Amino acid sequence: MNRRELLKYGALGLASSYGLSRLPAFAQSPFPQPRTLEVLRADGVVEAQITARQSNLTLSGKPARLMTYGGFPGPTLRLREGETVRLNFTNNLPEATNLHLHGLHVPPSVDDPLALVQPGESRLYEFTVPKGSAGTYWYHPHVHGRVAPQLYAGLAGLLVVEGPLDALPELKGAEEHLLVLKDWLFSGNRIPAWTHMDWMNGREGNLLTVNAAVRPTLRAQKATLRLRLLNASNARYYRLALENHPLYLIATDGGFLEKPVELPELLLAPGERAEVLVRLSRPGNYRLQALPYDRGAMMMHGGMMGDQGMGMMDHGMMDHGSRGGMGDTGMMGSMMGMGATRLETLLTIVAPASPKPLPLPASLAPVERLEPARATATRRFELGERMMQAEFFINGQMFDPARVDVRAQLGSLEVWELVNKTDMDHPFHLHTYPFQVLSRGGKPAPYRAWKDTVNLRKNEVVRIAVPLRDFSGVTVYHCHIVEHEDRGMMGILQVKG
Ligand SMILES: [Cu+2]
Repeated sequence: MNRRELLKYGALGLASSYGLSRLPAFAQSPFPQPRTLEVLRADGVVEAQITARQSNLTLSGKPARLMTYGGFPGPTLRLREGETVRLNFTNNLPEATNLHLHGLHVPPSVDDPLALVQPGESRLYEFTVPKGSAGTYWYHPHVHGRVAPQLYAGLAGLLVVEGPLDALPELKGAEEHLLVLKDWLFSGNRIPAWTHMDWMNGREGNLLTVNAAVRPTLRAQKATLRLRLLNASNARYYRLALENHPLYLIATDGGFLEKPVELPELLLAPGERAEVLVRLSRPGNYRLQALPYDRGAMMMHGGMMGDQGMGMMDHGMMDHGSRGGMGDTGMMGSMMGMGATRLETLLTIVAPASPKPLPLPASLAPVERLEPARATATRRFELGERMMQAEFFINGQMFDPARVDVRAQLGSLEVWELVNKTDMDHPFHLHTYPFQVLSRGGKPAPYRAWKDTVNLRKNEVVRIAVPLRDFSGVTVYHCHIVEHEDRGMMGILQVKG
């Protein structure tokens, strides 16, 4: 949504204020589509410009001082398989940042997680969009120590890769929508400073938005919808379910599955994407909901996003609590507890008058079968924490940009065993090299899929197969609760040819 649209919805009173979340006024807010980035396209070469800047927007009817790529969500970069991209990025923020092309299989020298773009400077990201990569990706900052404040402030946008499979009649005939899921917390028009609790848990917010709109209404023109979903939140998990309808999963982080998978609900951890088909067979209004989910975070009693919780935030009690630290058990004991998020409505879908959904595609794209028996290395990555200090570890160490944690051979297949030794969920994200989940808790994965982010529940063990293909260089893996990434849960992978 651009600034003018935000102002328009705000002026019409269609979006509600976050302090008055029980008012029904925003039920009528129309569903906003993120705008598409204008590009120059000629002879298979795409030129585009993305600029990060401070932005005064209106969010949910209130002024909000954010950092964005020109509105929130940032403009969608739409690319096609095989294209050469010359993406110029300019930093007009007062602090260093950079651009991470989350999920794209491009050289780490281009998508360099350690590069900095200083204020006023630009950097050219030149790469080829891999064949077979059609899917839903995103871009966001990746400056160690500042990812949480920068992402939370609105620096995120979608990157959609189109491919030949999108021409399938069952996909082409569907009505496509992009859904960027993000929560926010404000103090006045500002995003407040991070508390110790925020660094421990990852910050959530009481204001839940889809494309920056609160509980918008999507009036479907067609009976089959293709939803491209992104969890752009720092720490909030979305356990998604649509009333009276299953979701047909057609793509995960790295593109298409072999065939649609029917799901009653879909868990989207921070950083993950999914594409689902929705088949509306009866007229009516159906709510897309985030069901309660307990990720092991410490929450305010009564729910972190409740009005009471917000009141405490406004009056600085959260700050007081954090200054007291966890040693101040009286204060913490009265305010904190473990618990799930509560059920939230994200969006209402209005079905057309006499809907006739398309058949499901019988098959999508072949997903290569990786042979773990051929792996040349098996590695173990143990996620750990010193919770009270808000310090996070992989294999007992906090991130050090000067240390190479894993040295691997270009062209090899590896099996990584991810072990979560903490009491909290952590979404594990690997740059550059898409992987497949082999098993979870000893059980084989229910279907083959390319992923770049996989959630680990507490005490869970997930095995993934990682083909280290095409590009040598230095890249990273980390927790995508970005506070944990900023506070140490990241390591360096060096792949040598
Ligand atoms: Cu984490």
